[in-house]
Amino acid sequence: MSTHNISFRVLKEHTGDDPLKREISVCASPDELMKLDRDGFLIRESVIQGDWLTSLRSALDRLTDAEWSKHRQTNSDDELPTRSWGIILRHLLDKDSAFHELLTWPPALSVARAMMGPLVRLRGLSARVSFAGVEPQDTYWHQHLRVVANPLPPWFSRPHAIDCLIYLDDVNELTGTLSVIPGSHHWLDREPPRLRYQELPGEHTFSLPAGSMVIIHSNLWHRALETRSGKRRMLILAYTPCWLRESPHGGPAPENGLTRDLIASGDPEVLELLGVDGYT
Ligand SMILES: O=C(O)CCC(=O)C(=O)O
Ligand SMILES: [Fe+2]
Repeated sequence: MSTHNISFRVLKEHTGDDPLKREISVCASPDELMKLDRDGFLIRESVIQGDWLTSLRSALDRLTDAEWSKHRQTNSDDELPTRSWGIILRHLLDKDSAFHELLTWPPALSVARAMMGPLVRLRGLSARVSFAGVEPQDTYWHQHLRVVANPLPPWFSRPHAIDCLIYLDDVNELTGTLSVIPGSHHWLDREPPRLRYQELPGEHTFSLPAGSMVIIHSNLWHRALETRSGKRRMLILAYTPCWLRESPHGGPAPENGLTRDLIASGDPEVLELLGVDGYT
């Protein structure tokens, strides 16, 4: 992976404060960042391997086991879904310290800072696990920042965030490929057709080895195809500029979650990334 440095200065000297300077060592080339801006995605094959991959898988399996019955809670068989996304798990940093290393993992964070400025925060760390042998599990076409107004007002703030889709299993025809429409994150006058699961014009479909990451702009139109065999585990590590909010999905973070320990460490970078500090 090629790297380069970007030197940011945040313009706040007029307040009398020390200038805020940040050197970012970016885990991408300038050309790759240009493509990410243009196409809305950047693929990193096999960036997580070996023991780390094994430990992330085990942590996600533990969490899936712990939350499965609640996720499937029904009063009668009639209520079982006939089609679903699988299980979505939220607030991963609060639930297992095996995920903590991802918070400052340079291949993801440095690209987020290069694209959105040095002051970013975590929007969320969640997971999607889909299985074969139950109801069909796939996703319809969607985008993540559903806040665009039509017509666009003159001072509309175009939403930006980065989602790092991290695949812990092979992604292929059997487990479910990923499809995106390159450039669709730039479209501010339309949204994906409602509950559409079929192909769309301009769609690109990817197979990837386990341990790969696809960095997307959160408003890139995308979908995951059906898991027809085995189990497909993926993490979503999301960052936004620090003045935006955490993801609203999954409700408030669990009380006494493990991010309390991260905050107690007092590390200024961690406080900034968790939205406790860094924005004045
Ligand atoms: O499973 C995937 O490949 C993508 C899942 C997804 O788009 C989501 O959970 O928002
Ligand atoms: Fe998604």
